[in-house]
Amino acid sequence: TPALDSDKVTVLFVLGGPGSGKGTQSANLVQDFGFSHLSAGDLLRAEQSRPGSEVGALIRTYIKEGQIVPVEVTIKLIENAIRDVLAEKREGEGWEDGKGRFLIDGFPRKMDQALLFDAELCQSKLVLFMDTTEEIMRERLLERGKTSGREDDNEESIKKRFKVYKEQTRPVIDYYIEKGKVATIPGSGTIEEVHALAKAVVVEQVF
Ligand code: B4P
Repeated sequence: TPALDSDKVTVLFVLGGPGSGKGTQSANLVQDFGFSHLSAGDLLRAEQSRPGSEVGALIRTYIKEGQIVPVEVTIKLIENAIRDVLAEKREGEGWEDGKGRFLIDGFPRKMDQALLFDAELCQSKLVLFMDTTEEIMRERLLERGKTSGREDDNEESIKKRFKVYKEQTRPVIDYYIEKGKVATIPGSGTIEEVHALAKAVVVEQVF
């Protein structure tokens, strides 16, 4: 049986291609609704630079190559982050009325992560799919690359990330579409426009 009680924990996933607006819109939704925000990418980058981490070097290689970090590393980071919040029952941070509400962005990015999370942790309530074109995603990432210092915001890494997205992450989105859990958000507009669309969906389908 799953480790987390779905009466007590509500999980929303935010998925989409690299540069589709996952991180950007997740931050907006957290402001609106007080979810506890877990970003798979941010958790991995934090672990990568944590002194003494046994997996830091491995994570760096995967991110630079645009590859999906092995499931056992990623799922542990997500699980620990969820447990930390639940243990502290942080008011206003995803914990209202005795319930934890989590918005998890950039996860699950590969079928093995999805199957493991669903079986061992809990069933998500809703998946927001940020939908836009490769051309727009590429432009945004290159723009961010001018100042982000991220090792993966360059032409070569971006090309690899798109390939990995198509081959490994799209099947996860299709899997949740089949389960009737996906709300597709048209993601090509301005940050404000996309925010309004995403917010309306969350109001309608979660609260
Ligand atoms: P992530 O950190 O998830 O990075 P990302 O795909 O680039 O998306 P992000 O959410 O950060 O960017 P956003 O589109 O909001 O992943 C990085 C790497 O970590 C992966 O390649 C992988 O190696 C590893 N990883 C992550 N999750 C993993 C997992 N579950 N398992 C294993 N490995 C994993 O924003 C991009 C830019 O666009 C920003 O500059 C933003 O300001 C801009 N922007 C956003 N919306 C816009 C809009 N509407 N108009 C104009 N600009 C916009």
